[in-house]
Amino acid sequence: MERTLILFKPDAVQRRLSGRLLTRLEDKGLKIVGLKMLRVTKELSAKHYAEHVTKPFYPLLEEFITSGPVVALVAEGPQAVAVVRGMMGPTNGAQAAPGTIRGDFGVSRQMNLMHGSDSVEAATKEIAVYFKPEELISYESTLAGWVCAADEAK
Ligand code: IDP
Ligand code: MG
Repeated sequence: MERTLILFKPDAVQRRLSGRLLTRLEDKGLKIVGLKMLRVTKELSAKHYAEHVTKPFYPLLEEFITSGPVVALVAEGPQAVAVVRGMMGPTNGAQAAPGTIRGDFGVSRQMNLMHGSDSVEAATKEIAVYFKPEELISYESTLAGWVCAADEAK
């Protein structure tokens, strides 16, 4: 079953939206298998955003992502990576459609509330950056049989 790395960014935590964002993930049928609050350090930011460190906006991104606590989650489900990207909407909240998280809760290109891995490969790397293997919890969900058919649960 596919897994993806999600962050509720400092703006989401400060705006006390963590509960509502988590509810949206749970309502969708995603299974939460890892969850913690942490402060992103400059080193962690550079690891996570390795593809962006040389970009002009990186200093602002680093300042933002290290500015307060984040909530890190690992969500599991069929096509979890694409499902979460779709739920988030495009990067800039001002352009994100209503109904998406960024479209419903924000107007900013930088303060866009949530991170979600953009590919299965990125998800694998990012999950390892944020979570130790023993911090990921495998468990049977009693609702699993009502969330998708058996042949989709892989
Ligand atoms: P994504 O989060 O939608 O995948 P990326 O292009 O990977 O967007 O950028 C990573 C993060 O960097 C964004 O979510 C946003 O917080 C920030 N960011 C992206 N582009 C800009 C920019 O032009 N100025 C400031 N911050 C930006
Ligand atoms: Mg990205």
